[in-house]
Amino acid sequence: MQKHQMLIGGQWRDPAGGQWFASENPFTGQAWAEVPRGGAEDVDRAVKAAWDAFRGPWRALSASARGAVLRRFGDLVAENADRLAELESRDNGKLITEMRGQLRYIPQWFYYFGGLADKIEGRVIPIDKPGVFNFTREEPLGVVAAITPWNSPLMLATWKLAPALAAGNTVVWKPSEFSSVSAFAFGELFEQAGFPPGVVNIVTGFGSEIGEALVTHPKVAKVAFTGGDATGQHVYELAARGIKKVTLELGGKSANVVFDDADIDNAVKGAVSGIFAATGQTCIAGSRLLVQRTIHDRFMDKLLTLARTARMGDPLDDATQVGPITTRPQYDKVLGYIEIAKGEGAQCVLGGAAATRRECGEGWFVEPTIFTGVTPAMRIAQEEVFGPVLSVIAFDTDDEAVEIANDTLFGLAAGVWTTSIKRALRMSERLEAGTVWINTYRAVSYMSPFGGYKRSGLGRESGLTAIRDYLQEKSVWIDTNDDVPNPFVMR
Ligand code: TXE
Repeated sequence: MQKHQMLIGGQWRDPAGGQWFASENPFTGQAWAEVPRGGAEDVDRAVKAAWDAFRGPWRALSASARGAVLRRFGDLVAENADRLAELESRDNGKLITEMRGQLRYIPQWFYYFGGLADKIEGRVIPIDKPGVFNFTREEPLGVVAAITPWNSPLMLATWKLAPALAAGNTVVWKPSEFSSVSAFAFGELFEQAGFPPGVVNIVTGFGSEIGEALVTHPKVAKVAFTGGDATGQHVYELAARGIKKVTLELGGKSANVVFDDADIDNAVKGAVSGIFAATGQTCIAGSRLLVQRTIHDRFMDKLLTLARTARMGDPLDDATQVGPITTRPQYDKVLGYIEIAKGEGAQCVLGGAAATRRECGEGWFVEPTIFTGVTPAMRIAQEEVFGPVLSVIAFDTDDEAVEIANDTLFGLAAGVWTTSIKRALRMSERLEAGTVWINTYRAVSYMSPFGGYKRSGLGRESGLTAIRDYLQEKSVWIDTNDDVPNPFVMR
């Protein structure tokens, strides 16, 4: 068992309360690491360290030098990609093949935002008052709390850390209690990259304990959160008390819409990747598959044929395609939703139970599951399952597809499969989602804004827009007139 410490002010420290908890490997179900159970005292130390670093060494660096540190960190992640991928795979059960891909891509966020650090410019306003010069400064917010989930721990932390640091903020990062181990490895690289002590701090523990202490700490200026929508709402309410800035990424119930003019074989692959990749544990999962009735049965035959070939097993095995569910509570939740769907009258045409295949060992596996005959009002069509469970809904017309697709509280992503450019463009406009993929699914980039419509969240991550969420604009006025005007009249 590895025993870890928290990174506070550039030092690895035991939790003030002297307690640790176990992190379990979802493939074996066994505890494999001890994670510090931090609390309010640890948060206070970490935020103070971040505040000191914000006012001191981080601010003293030029924007170009700050960017260089971020890019150096990107290089270190690239050099350590395989090791980090394996750690993450062991701790949260994600496929090693996917993790290697993620870890090779993560450096791009640090290169992109590192490059952006010295391109943050203010404006000169052609102000309407004679002899007065008005310009703006783009300034960092201060200490940012980054609260991240377990499904793609390093990737989702990167989406917050890279823009926050490039903008000149300092960070206290709290990874999920279910997947903290890779954060410690990232922490070592932060030190090696040359971030001054306190610029990035890592605290660990349970959401209701250390997470709340972080969100409510008076010196935290902004909370950047990814997680479930109920927790997100709670965090938003807590942050509101302190008038803190917030970005939220809260998952979804994304529609993947297949029209009868689609390239069916590609659409089938898109449907499988939308729900079974990452075992369905992605915020962008295409968990509602809308299929035009004219091709429904033909499409389902092909979909079932491909889905049946999914190889389950050890996430560290390159041949595995569907890994375990990351946490035991999530495993119970997914199985619970399968029963709800059955109870609602949806037809289970694939899976529908815990996986007992020999290659799944003692892990928390759920069979890839498909329900047909789902109607939009069913809970299985409305609520985020966050597992390998697909709800198939038939539709007749474009209008009906739009109505069903938009009939959800969420709005993170949507997919459209069609060979008609007119239909594709019309759908891209009518779908209420922060991302719309046409003839593809599950594509993200450091260059493209990512975020939710409706209950799926606030703000954007990645792309040029993201850095704005970590800056505030100051307006500076300089009067160049020699005479002070009448003080009783507003200028
Ligand atoms: O997430 P939580 P959980 C969905 C998915 C899943 C559900 C719950 O449907 O079943 O959320 O998952 C921290 N104050 N998604 O319980 O609770 C927590 O420690 C401050 C969607 O794992 O949202 C962790 O670091 N922080 C999602 C982070 O919040 C608190 C990804 C997320 O945990 C807190 C994961 C509190 N009171 C799950 N309570 C997506 N959008 O991709 C918890 N936390």
